[in-house]
Amino acid sequence: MPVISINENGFLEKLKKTKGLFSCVISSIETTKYVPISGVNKSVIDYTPAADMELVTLGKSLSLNHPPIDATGCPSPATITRAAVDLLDLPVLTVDAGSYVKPKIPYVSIDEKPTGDIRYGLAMDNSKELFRSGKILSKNTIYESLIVGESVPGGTTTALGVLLGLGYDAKDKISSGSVENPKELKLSVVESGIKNSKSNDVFDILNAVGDKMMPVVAGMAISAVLKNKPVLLAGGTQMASVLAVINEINPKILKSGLIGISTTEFVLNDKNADLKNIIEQIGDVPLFASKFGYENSKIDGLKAYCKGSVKEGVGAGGISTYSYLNGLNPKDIRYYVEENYEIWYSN
Ligand code: AAM
Repeated sequence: MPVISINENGFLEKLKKTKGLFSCVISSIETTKYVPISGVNKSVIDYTPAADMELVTLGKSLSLNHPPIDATGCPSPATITRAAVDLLDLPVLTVDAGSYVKPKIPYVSIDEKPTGDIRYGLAMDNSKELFRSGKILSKNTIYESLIVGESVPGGTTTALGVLLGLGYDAKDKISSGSVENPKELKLSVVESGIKNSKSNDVFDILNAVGDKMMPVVAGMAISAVLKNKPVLLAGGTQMASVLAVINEINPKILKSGLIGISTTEFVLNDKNADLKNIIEQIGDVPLFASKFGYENSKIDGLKAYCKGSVKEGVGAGGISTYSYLNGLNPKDIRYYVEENYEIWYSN
């Protein structure tokens, strides 16, 4: 299997041969308008969550002329996710938790308003409600397994904020969508926001420096486990922060054997981050990382993933783990992305 497994406890066997639902929760963060914390290209950042999910669902971005790109012009990780869901014909459920631009595809609306300015501890005032909505949505959705990702530009900064706010040693350990992870800047943003948190309670921390994707995904994952269905948090350090949120709300979920986290090899090997250590601090949960063979790609934008561009997002790592378990291999995904690259990015 082209998947690195850490602390595997039989989870993959449970995920195998299930009819998976891929869901992706999207949000924008107001802070990205004022502070360059995100690795997503500034020219497309407000459109990125919508355009990512249009690509995953339809095979083309409608809200932009081409799928999103990062600051160095490399393709969105939604290209990987599109390959996996199309090749396996998986159902996709888009959940809006406050994207600036709304996707031009059917989606579930949980919150229209974007995440606020985390510099002032004003991310949201409704994290508890968002958590409940995520729980209700997942309880009432049919699937044999749930693979849940995110598209939240600036989301590695909110991940840092929430993990620090909950007391984790995360300072130098959070990844980024950019080659140059602006660590000092991200830290100063969240440190000023945390000061305005009402307390150390998980919902107060989320309200101050989280993003709206986090309580929604936490609720969705908890409902999945309560329904006895395996759930894969599809992401890197952003999903680690969701795992920490789940652990605060219901620590038994982590011990259920029904929850895992899966990212890409690019995040796991990121020298500017330490996902493995963060997961170890949170609990006894299996961590996976999908391989892609992108070092062999003929396309520079894909090769650049190996040098720190993009790395992860839109559930790319997790949906690939699921797809490798269910018949695909890295070449299937790479060839699909390479074949479509010209069409997607010709504009
Ligand atoms: C999602 N779409 C993307 C992308 N992501 N398109 C281009 N580049 C990305 N990196 P940061 O905190 O640096 O903004 O990184 C998190 C974002 O990068 C998220 O939106 C994630 O899904 C990914």
